[in-house]
Amino acid sequence: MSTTVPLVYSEEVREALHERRPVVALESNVITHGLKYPHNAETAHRVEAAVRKGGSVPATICVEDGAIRVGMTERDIERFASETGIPKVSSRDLPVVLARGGRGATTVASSLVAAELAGIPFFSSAGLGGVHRGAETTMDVSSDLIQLTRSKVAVVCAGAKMILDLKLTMEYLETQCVPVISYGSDDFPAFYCASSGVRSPHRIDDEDLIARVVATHWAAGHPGGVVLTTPPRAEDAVDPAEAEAAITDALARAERDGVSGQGLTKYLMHAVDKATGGRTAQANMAVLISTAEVGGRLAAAYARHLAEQD
Ligand code: PSU
Ligand code: MN
Repeated sequence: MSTTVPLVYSEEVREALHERRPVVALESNVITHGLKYPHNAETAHRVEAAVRKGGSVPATICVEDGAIRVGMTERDIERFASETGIPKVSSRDLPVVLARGGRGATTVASSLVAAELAGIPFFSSAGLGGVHRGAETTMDVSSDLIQLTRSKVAVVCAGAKMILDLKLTMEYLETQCVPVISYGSDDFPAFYCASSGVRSPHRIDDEDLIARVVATHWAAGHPGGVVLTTPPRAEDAVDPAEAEAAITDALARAERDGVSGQGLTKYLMHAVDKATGGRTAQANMAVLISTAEVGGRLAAAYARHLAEQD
């Protein structure tokens, strides 16, 4: 018998997919590693509510008992939010955790793998991983970017995390033929700041046109995803100078403490949160929620587009 990846769907997600209603996949690493308890649990629920407000069904992804869970229950989310020691599972860790019968929290990259397997063409998170500052010597480039070239999933986000080198991140996406479409802004957003200072290659404010772009990308035979950005709302955004100062400080600390590799993103995000007195963590939560609502709307537009084709 051939090997298959076990997928366990929540009833709501299974029904929605069966009826071809729009679904938005969500990561769980932001619950275990991005935010602190109880804010992580509360935010995860508010993110799901925002996807619904946008007109889609949320499917938060994780790995448990060696299976990919597609649609975590309220109790699953509470456990992942409050327990310590749940590992971060990126794409390359996924086969190990699955085959061992283990559990873990999925990053953007591994959530894209799961979403494609589950037949969910849309995913939402606040900030993509990307090319880290100093990557020319460390070679630290998030698997999120590589997975985007391999999974046919549209990723709705507020750009990439500001702790990264956003110029290089954009270069990488261009080199790898990943379309970047900005909804509601001319510039590629920087997670909790409205602009990264890098202009987006395309701005489209018409949701139905975005749906057609996504469908056309796949109709053209492209094996990868599409990045759809939406900026933070003005009232949630952090002052870029304040954020940049905190990031510079966090990068110096990381170097002094010898932090690199898998734990770097979490270390930097938390150091920046501390330096801004929790201002960036607050913005992170708000952006996760506002992005999810846009994700819900865009996934719904895509489902309408597919229905029109039938
Ligand atoms: N820490 C956060 N927020 C996040 C992440 C970490 O405060 O969102 C995550 C996301 O899950 C993203 C991952 O997919 O970090 C990227 O990690 P890396 O740069 O190691 O590839
Ligand atoms: Mn890395």
